[in-house]
Amino acid sequence: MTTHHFLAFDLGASSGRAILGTLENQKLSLTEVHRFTNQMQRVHGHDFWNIFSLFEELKTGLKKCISDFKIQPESIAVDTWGVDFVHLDNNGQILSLPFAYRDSRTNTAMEDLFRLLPKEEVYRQTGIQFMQFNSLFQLFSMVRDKSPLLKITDRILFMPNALNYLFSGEAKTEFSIASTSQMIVPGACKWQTPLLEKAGIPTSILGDIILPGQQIGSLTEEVARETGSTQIPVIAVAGHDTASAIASVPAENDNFAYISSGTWSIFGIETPQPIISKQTAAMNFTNEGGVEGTTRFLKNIMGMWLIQECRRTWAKETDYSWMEMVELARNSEPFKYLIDPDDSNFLNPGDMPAAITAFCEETGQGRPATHAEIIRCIYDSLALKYRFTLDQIRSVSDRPIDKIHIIGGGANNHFLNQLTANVTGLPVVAGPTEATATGNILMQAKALGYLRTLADIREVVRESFEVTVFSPETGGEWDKAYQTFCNL
Ligand code: LRH
Repeated sequence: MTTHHFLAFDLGASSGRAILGTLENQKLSLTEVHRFTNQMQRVHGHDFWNIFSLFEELKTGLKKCISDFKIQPESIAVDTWGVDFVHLDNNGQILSLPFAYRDSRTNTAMEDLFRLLPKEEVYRQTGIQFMQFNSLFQLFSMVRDKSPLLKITDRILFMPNALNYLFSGEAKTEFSIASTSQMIVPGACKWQTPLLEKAGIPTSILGDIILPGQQIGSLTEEVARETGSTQIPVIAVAGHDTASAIASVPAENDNFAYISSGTWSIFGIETPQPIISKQTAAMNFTNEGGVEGTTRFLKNIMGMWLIQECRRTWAKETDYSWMEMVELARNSEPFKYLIDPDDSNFLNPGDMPAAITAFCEETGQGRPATHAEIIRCIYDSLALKYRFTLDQIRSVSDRPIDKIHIIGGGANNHFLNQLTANVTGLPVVAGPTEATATGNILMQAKALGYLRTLADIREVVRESFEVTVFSPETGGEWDKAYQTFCNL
């Protein structure tokens, strides 16, 4: 019997984990060895990530794996959220903490760029949905503001690539994370150079792009000594968390849509090529890069952020658990208040319940009176937005979609899973919840030669994790609510 151990570092906007994956006879088991909180740091009105303290936490994860769990992994790999990046000077030194994507510096960056470059042209050349925080707009805001930091930047590295660099000393840019930037040629390991030049972004700071599934180096002697590890390989997996998650959808064929459910609800399908047309532009769909040459045709929906932010705001008076919030919603009247979860007022409002209440009042629905009504409004609106997004996908793709796979932490939310099945009329298959770490670990296994294809990866996922199926129920007012939602 052969046993292989890998350590995945999975960093999200609100927490990070080190997860040990053990592959034994084509079955994977996971052990969480370290968990820590992550949050944006506000300094003089701007939001940053503290990359050095994140790196410390990752090293603690590796140290614990070796000293507490007595396992020397064969390799490590990092995945994180998309779009954010660090700046290196020409000595390879990290300059400043990276800006966090919800920072306000990009508030008008899209309109500012569209004065130089038509929006349609940017979409045609990148195939990426417009979100003000895409790296393209972050960098453009620096060009616009004549940032001294940009002037002394020799190279940028996206978050997972920067952490790999701290571990290994190798500065490499990986395809899936680069694709979130809105700066590459759709589906290719190639920067969209003419577009970037027109935006005034220096293309010399970008570096070559490599595909996921390659070894990019080994732990530096310094990190190995500090963590008690040997100098194991550092692997470039799909560095974008969503790409790693989608690699581990336990699907048997292509006829599925997925929701990677966490801070964001990422709703989409996997396609062999990007889908770019006037219609996908009008719907603002994205074509991000996946593993094994796949494209992730998808849309970001605001997701659990809405719930997380309500909980944070209410924490001063009531410290709800996630389960308590679900129960409040379950016992509240359905479809009484609806929002568009993706309204830009919900991106970083500070007081989320107030922003939701304002939306309901401005759209003539009155004022939700209780926490329960606000939470119910969020879940109802998310499920309806999922149906809306499914209809949009069906309008541009012939792919039959006969089920929805929900993966990630949000797959634990049985109430929302059932609501999603009811509203969309499709069975929902929930799990695995640790999809991102699973995709990260199995791509490490592939890079080291223990698995061959994406189909092999998915087979291991099916063999290793239980899923729960939610069948659509009949008799609810789903269609009526959907009409109201579409007319919001
Ligand atoms: C989810 C995610 C998403 C990006 C956003 C910035 O964690 O990676 O796919 O769009 O963060």
